[in-house]
Amino acid sequence: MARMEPFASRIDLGAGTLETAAAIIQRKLSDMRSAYADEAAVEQILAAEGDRLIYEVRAAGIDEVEGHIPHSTTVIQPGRVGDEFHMTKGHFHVKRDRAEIYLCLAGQGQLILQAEDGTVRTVAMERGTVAYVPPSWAHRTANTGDRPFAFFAAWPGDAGHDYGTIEASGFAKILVLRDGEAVLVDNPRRGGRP
Ligand code: M6P
Ligand code: ZN
Repeated sequence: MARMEPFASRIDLGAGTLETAAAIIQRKLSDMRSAYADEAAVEQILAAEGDRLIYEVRAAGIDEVEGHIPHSTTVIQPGRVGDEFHMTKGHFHVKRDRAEIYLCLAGQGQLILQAEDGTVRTVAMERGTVAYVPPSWAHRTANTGDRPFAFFAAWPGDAGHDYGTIEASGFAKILVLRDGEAVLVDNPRRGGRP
């Protein structure tokens, strides 16, 4: 591996964002149409109000290769699509035995994890929560609050992002607002995606 110069970044601890980022990815509703269970709600939002920013990832720009530790901040805007809270696309790691660590910096949310056999777990996150994604769990985060939800993430450089498995079948469960509470319910579209 080529020698790399040491460096430091700064995180705005109020907003929970990397102040300088080598790469910024914005995911809008139109980029993740199939991620939400309520297809009609997606189309209704797009028609009525146009596109919507769901989340932004600011990455430090570390090479995604073995030995490095890429890291980023993610900010998910508050809101819902139908009953379902705004969330990230979610992914497995290509190398399933690679873990990841999250530090919540602002807002409130939940980390939603799914094992290969469909088992789903959630971990509540608020400022100061360190959440561990063990090897072999797909992971997605959802904003359950009314302010932006921000967290720092770091993962092994050779982990890789496998989005296809989740895109193909979705998570087994979705996080929705029911009677004022965030609850996990069966995904009505699980396995039946076009
Ligand atoms: C965290 C990390 C990143 C990931 C981002 C958004 O910052 O897990 O690797 O890219 O969240 O999640 P996703 O890639 O699933 O949209
Ligand atoms: Zn990951």
